[in-house]
Amino acid sequence: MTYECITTRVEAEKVGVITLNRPKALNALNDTLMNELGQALQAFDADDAIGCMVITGSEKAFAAGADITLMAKYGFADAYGGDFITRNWETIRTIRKPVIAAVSGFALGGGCELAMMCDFIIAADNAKFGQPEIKLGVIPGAGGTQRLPRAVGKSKAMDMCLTARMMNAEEAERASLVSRVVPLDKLMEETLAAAITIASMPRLTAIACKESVNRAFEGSLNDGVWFERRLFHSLFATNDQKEGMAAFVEKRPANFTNN
Ligand code: CO8
Repeated sequence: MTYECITTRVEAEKVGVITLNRPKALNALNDTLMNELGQALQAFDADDAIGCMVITGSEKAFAAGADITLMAKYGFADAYGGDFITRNWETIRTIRKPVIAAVSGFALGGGCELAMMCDFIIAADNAKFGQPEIKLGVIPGAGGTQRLPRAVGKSKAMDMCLTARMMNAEEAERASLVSRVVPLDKLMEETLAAAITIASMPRLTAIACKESVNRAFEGSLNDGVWFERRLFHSLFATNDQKEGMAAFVEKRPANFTNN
């Protein structure tokens, strides 16, 4: 499949890599890009060979936000009355396999929000995160005011959203916005190593793990603990649970079959 604003490739026969590719606009997120991203994610999600996905950008920008040239023309009726945001910004939330954001350069506004919609973020040491929408007279509109405080706490999220300042990679790791920081020239190597590891895990268990951690992020503790318990029990119905535990007892490597 040929795309206009992204490229896709498969690594190690089991990791789907999506590269945002609007270099002249620092990967600003327009409709075409978001539609293509959704299509590519869904295609990898439906492909049995793929066990994990990576979304990345360029060295200079993961994505510098939603396309301001497009939004500049909008009035309230266009923004609220149309399907702006909902039509293609939510697709990533429906993806069941793990998705890693490999971020170098700017991840601002919708770019930061897109990275936070991924299951975790690995940042290059030149990464810069921010929610500068206030400078444009709007607030974050794709989950920034909700996911950022859950990730970094209220005080830092307020600081970021109200001052529009950028957070560098070191601060982002300290604040737990990203899981790790690596040198820029090692970003893809390290991210792919993590993605290949995840893709080698029993598939149903990885999906259950993602669903359960997301429940912690999105719901109450009580609800999450019950949800986790039920998923834990249900995994005893899979062949990979039998194989994983038998392999441990028999002191041999497990041979997972993803069922
Ligand atoms: N939209 C459109 N074009 C952009 C964007 C953007 N968000 N960001 C950069 N560009 C373009 C610039 O206009 C410029 O184009 P040209 O060469 O034609 O003039 C090109 O990319 C290079 O940018 P700069 O020359 O500005 O590069 P610098 O290195 O000087 O600066 C910055 C880099 C700091 C990243 C700067 O470009 C910048 O501040 N960009 C805007 C960042 C921003 O405000 N992002 C938030 C946007 S609002 C948003 O994301 C709301 C999300 C809500 C969900 C939306 C659902 C649809």
